[in-house]
Amino acid sequence: MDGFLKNDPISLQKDILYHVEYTVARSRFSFDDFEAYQALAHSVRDRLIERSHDTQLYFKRKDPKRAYFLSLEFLMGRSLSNSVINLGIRDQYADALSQLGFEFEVLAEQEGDAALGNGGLARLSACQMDSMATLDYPAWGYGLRYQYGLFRQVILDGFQHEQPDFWLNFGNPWETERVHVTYPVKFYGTVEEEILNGQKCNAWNPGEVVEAVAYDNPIPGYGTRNTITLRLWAGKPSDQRDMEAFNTGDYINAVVSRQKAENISSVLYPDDRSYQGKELRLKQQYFFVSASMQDIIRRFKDAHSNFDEFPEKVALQLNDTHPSLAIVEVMRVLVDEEHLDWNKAWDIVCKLFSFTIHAVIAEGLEKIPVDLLGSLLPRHLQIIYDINFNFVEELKKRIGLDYDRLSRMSIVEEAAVKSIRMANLSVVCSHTVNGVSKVHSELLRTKLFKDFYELWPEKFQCKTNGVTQRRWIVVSNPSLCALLSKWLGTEAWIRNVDLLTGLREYAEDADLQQEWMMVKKVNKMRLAEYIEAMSGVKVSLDAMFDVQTKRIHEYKRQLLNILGIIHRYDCIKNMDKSQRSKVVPRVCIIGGKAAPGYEVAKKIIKLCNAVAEKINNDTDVGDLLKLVFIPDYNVSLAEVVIPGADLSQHLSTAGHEASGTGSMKFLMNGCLLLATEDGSTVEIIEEIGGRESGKCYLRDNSLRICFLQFLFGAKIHEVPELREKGPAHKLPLQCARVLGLIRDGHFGFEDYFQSLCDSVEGDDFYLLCSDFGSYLEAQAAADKAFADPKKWTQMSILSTAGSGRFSSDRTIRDYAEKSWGIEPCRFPSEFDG
Ligand code: CBF
Repeated sequence: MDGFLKNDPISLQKDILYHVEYTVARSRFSFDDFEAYQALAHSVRDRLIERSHDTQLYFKRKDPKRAYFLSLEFLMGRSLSNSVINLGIRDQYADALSQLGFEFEVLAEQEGDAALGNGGLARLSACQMDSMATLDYPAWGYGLRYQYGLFRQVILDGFQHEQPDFWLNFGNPWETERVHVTYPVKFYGTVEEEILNGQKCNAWNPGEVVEAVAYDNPIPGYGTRNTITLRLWAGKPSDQRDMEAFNTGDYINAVVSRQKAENISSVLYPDDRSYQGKELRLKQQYFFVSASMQDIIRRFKDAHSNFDEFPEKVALQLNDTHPSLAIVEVMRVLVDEEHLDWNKAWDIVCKLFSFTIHAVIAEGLEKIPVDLLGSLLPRHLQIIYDINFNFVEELKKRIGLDYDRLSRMSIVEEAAVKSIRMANLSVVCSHTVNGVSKVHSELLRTKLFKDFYELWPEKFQCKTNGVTQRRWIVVSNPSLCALLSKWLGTEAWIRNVDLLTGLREYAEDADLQQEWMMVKKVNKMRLAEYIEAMSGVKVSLDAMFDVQTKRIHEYKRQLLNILGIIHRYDCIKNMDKSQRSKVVPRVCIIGGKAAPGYEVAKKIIKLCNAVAEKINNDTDVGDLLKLVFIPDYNVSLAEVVIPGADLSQHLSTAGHEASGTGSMKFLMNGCLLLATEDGSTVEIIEEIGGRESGKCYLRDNSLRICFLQFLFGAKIHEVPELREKGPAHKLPLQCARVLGLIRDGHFGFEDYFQSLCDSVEGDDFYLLCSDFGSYLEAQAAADKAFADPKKWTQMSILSTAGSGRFSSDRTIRDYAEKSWGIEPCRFPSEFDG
């Protein structure tokens, strides 16, 4: 049965007006855009709820093995457009609204972003949820419902300032609070041995109990009725514990401590690389893990009574080490609460977990000081020690008394601050350990987890990341979407993205090229309008739109980009009129947030803005060069920026980016990449630069211009030697000149920028100096290619045509088949004819 709600424009209009009147509580004869958006969102939500009920009932009836995706971060962005597109009723809504005097696009702009995550890892989770739903997998997402998402970045006088993002201010029409789905989560206290039925067991008497309340967010699949759930937990005071305080008359303290409970889920940590040793962070991790495990076990127990069947019905995915306490929590529940024998519980636990790590270097791995863990979760620390003891004993049998290796592999680090190595815990207890690109997976095997790989080679897998074409083409680039469907003769590519390769045969077709250029122009106009409205800078649509948008990090080398822009500016300034007439005009766009405590990254933002100020006001340069910093880069801005880009830059020092997913979004939108051979770029080259799409030719060792990308810089294996040699010998003249301009105050703030210049001329850890020459050559090659619009357009078409491999549909199928052991479970519906 297809549900009660009808989707013809008249029914939709009635629903919207109903929600205006009764949900938003405004008169149906008088409401503004925001109120119309709220009513619209509620009417879409009704349809999502209906489908989500159908899906859950169907799953319950079929009782398939389910996958649970545990992640502390989900960067969902906006929901409206994505939902109506996946439900297949966008046009019907647009019609209904226009008859009410509203425009769908205008209302869509009213929605704020759900920014419950930092960057790549968090947006990946969102893309993967979309793929799990679309591919009909019986899956759930679990995370935290932060009240404050990622901070808002405000640029004042060129400097980054952070403002809280209280995204729930105007309510969140997409979620449903499940007042009946709540679980107590325990903290602190003591552990006592008890005898129960003649057996010794451990009882944890907590010092604090916080209630976790579920908020469900529906995730609709495309071309299916399946709608899965992202369940986010919020902290609420627990009545159990507070009764005593109220009874003893300590009313004020009781209320204050109730408030503390809500703090657990109040704020997202805004650093995308390190979270060491913070009590609140640990509390957040355990809070979300404990609530999720209680929920998952409750669902299992509804239909099963024997825990031997648990691994046949449950697959648990750890998105990085952040949810790794789930391992210990399941052990605790099985042993202490379900009273399973330790070995039996351990056997079950080892069949449950698949672990994906996103870090590249050992210093980035999460460690929790034993003191902190022992005080917050005393029973968990005991369990970790027991797991480690058994593991090390087994290890000794396998490798003998190699103490160096034993201590490297131990879950407990015996250093100045004794700590638990969460990555080691996850590797020991998971059946699968995944890297996020080929290069990264190799790095895991040969460096980060070498010792473990030698012990358990079969555990290690590569699951190259992907992004969803639904969000990154269909939602964000409707003109390209229409063009693709027209030339491929079908919309089927939206679910089966491999069909995009069909474009290859038309890449030289003059008509397609013409239409392709028009689509790019439309998107460039949209971006140009945004830039002008935001910064007052007018940009020429004939210029190459060159974009680098991502978190600001030294290893991502936005500084290299800025040095390159200064070099370009300096060259233009020194040209005569006839030379200037040959310059390919550029609009350089940089955007991204720096972690609030990351001073160097903040300096890079200031330098970018200082250089922009100078260049954009230089009438000598005019339209030949513009530089724009986009403040507060987020998912909805990415939806405007990415389709409008001609070229995108991915400049990480080789060996530092685990994968990178921005490049995949640009690729889908027909952008050419200027990149180092790092992370997933290597696979992009394999797919686009080589094989049938075109020839890959190498000009020399430092500059590698593949057919569709402009590659440069040291390769991964060259990096250690270059670092060893040191910077002194390799400071190219051009680089020295650019640094000199900054040091001499051409862009103001010379004292403030000295340390940035020192870092390049000093130890140059990120190899800006040594890569500078080849970077400029790659830039020159991009200019040359852009000067030939036909060639460029052909390259652009081939980029989109080859982007199918980088869809999260492929990644999720890989996970389902090779790690989770789950199968699609599709609700039979109107989509099946
Ligand atoms: O795997 C998703 C992304 O994760 C990171 O953002 C992360 O570890 N937080 C990596 O830095 C990216 O390379 C990766 O694409």
